[in-house]
Amino acid sequence: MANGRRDAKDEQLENYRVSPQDAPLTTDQGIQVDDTDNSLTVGQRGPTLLQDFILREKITHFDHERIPERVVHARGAGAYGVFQVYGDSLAEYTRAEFLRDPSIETPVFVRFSTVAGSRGSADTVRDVRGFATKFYTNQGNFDLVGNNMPVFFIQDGIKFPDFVHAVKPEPHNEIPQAQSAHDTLWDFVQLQPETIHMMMWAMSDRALPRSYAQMQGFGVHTFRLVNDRDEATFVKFHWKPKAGVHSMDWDETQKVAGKDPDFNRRDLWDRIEKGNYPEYELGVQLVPAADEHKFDFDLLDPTKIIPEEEVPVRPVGKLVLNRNPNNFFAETEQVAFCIANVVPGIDFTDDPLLQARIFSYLDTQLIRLGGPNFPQIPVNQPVAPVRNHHRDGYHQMRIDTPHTSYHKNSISGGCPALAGDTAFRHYPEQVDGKLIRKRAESFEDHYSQATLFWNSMADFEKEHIVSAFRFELGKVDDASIREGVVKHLNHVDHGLATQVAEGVGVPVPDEVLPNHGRTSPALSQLNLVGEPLPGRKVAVLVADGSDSSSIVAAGEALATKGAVPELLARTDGVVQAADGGRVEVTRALPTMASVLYDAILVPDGERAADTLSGDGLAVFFVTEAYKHGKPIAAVGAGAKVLERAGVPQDAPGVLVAATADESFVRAFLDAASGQRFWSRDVAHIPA
Ligand code: HDE
Repeated sequence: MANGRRDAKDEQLENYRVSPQDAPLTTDQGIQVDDTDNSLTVGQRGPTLLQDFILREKITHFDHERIPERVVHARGAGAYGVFQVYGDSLAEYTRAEFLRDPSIETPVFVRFSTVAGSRGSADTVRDVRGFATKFYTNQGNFDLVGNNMPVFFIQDGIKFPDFVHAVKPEPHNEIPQAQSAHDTLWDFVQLQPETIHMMMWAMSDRALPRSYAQMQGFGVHTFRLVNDRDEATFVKFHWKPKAGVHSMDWDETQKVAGKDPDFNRRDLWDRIEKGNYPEYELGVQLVPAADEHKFDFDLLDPTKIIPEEEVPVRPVGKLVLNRNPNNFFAETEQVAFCIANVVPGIDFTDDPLLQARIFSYLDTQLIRLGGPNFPQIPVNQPVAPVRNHHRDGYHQMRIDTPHTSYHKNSISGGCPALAGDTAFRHYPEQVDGKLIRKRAESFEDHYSQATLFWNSMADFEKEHIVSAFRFELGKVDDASIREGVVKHLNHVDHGLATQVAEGVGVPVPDEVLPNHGRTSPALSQLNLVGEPLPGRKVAVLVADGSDSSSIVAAGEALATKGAVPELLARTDGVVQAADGGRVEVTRALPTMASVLYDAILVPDGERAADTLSGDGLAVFFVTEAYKHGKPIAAVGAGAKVLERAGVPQDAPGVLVAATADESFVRAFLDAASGQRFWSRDVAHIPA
C-alpha cells in the first residue's frame, strides 16, 4: 500500500503483478525472442512467411486488445483504498461486520466516471459522475454503485434504455459526444416530467466537479440494513468529501476539455501520488421500518431525497483512497460493479429502479468481460474465500480438484457444505398484490423536490442553473421542445421558468404557479466547503527578476497545507531571480492555461512584472482566472500585471500587498480555501 502496509486485497493482487525487467522477451508460449522489429521474410525484400509465429502472435493479440466499453459510465478513473467504521453504532441495525466492527479495515476499489461520453471523451463535461465502491469485506464483496447526485432521472428501470438512448449522441450522425445539450435528451425530458428534479441537479454546479475528491456520493436508492434478528431499517448511503464540494465554472470546464481532457483523472492520480489522499466520510440516514409512510414522498421513489433536515446524516466511517492501480485496463477497465453484490446485513427494497439494476449489472458484464468467470479477474476477486459448484465457461482460471461439482454429494464428503447462521438471508418482507403495470400514485409528485432544490440554492448557484438551462436548451433546434421544458420549469418556479424562457426565445408561461417556499440548506455548495487546500494547484507567474522571497514564503506555506504551487515562465528551465539566484520553472506557460489552476500568485520584482505585463499569454492568464472567480494575489510590483489584466484590486478574492509577509500569506491561503469568488462583475470580460 502507499502507506507501506499491505492489506488483504493488495497481497492478493501481488500474485498477479508481472514485471519481467531483467529476463529476455518471450512469446506467450515462453519462447525467447531476439527480434521483434523485423518479420521473417524470404531474402531482404522478399515476401513475409506465414510460419512467422512471432509476427502472427504479436498481431493477433493486438487485434483482440479491445473489449466493449461500458454502455454507460464508459469514461472513468479508479483507485484503491481502505474503509473503516468509527465505532459499533450500527451493530444494532446490521449483520454486516465491516459496518459493525471498528477494528476491521476493509480494502476497497473505487471507480469514478462520467455517464454519457465514450471511453475517450473529456472529463469535464456537464454530466452526472459515478461513484462506485467495491468493498472487499470478510463476508464477501459489497458494491455501493452510486452517483454524485442523490436522485435519478427515472423512477422505473424499464425506462433506462430510453433515457440512455436519448442522452447519448443522436443515432443518425453520432453527435454530440458527451453532451446533453441536444434535441433528443430534452425531448425525453419534456415528455417525462419525473426527470425534472434530476435535471435541476444536472444543470447545477454539481455536474461540474473540480475534483473527484471534492464531490459527494449517494447510494440514491433506499436500501435496508438487516440485523441478527432479521429486523430491517431503511437506509440511504452518503459519501461526504473531507475536501468539501467544489465545482468549476462552465466556461472553464469547456476549455479544460481541450487543454487537458484527462483533468479529473489526472487530479485523482496526482493527489494519490503526492499523498493528498482523497477522503470521504460514510454517512447514513436511518428510517425505522415503522416510519416508511411518514414522508410526503415515497421512500421507494429514486427521484426523491430524504432532506437532511428531516433525517440527519449520521457519520459512521471513513474511506481513504491511497493507492493508484498498476494497470488501467486490468484494474479500472475490468472492474465489474454489480448492485446485486450485497453482504449479510444489507438488503434491497422494492424500488423499481433498483430492481432493474440488480439484473442489469451482471448481465452487462457477461458481454463486456466475455463470460461468467469475470469474478475471477484479480480486481473483482473477493478476499473472502470462494467455494461453489460453478464450473467451466470461458476463461476459467480455477483448477477445481474435487471429483464432484454438484450438491448434495457424498463422494466429496458433502463439500462445500451449506453455511449456517453466517449465510446471507433476505429480509423476510411481507408482500401481497396483483400483477399490474402501473406506477404508484405515491410517485406522482415530480416538482416539489425540484422546487426545494431551487429554493435552497445561493444566488450564484441559481444564476448558474439559469445559464445552464439557457445553454442546453439554446442548443435544441426544435422550439416546441424548448417550450415544453419551460412549461415544466414553471411548475418548479415561475422566476426560473421566466429567465430560461427569455434566454431561449419561447413564451414566458402565463400562469404564476405557487412556490412552497421550503428550503434544505444542506443542498447548497456554499454549506459544503470542507478542507479544499490539499491538492489545489496554484500558478506562480515568474520571469527573470522575480523576487524569490515572495515565491518561497507563499510556496512553502501552500506546500505545508498540501497545495501544489507550480512556477510558470515563458520557457522551461530556470529564471534568474532578483537576488541573482536561480529559480527552477515547473512548466512553460504556453503548455498550460489558467483553467488548469485554482489560484494565481504574481510575485514581486520590477523587471519580471514588466516582462509579464508585456506578455499577452501571462496577461490573459490572469484575466481569465479573474473571470472564473479564482483567488489572485500580487506582491509589490506584481500588481502591475493585475492592472494590465484589468483586474480591479478591490474585487472579492483579489489580494495585493507590498511584501509577502505573514498576514498576506494567511489571507492568500484563506482566499484559496473557499468556494470561488462568484460575485465578481465579469460581464465585460470576453470568454
Ligand atoms: Fe447504472 N449501469 N444503471 N446507475 N451505473 C452501469 O454497468 C443501469 C443507475 C452507475 O464504474 C452499467 O458495469 C440501469 C443509477 C455507475 O463500472 C449498466 C439503471 C445509478 C456505473 C448500468 C441504472 C447508477 C453504472 C454499465 C436503471 C446511481 C459505473 C456498465 C435501472 C445510483 C460503474 C456496467 C463502474 C454502470 C445499468 C441506473 C450508477 C448497463 C439498468 C440509479 C456509477 O449495467
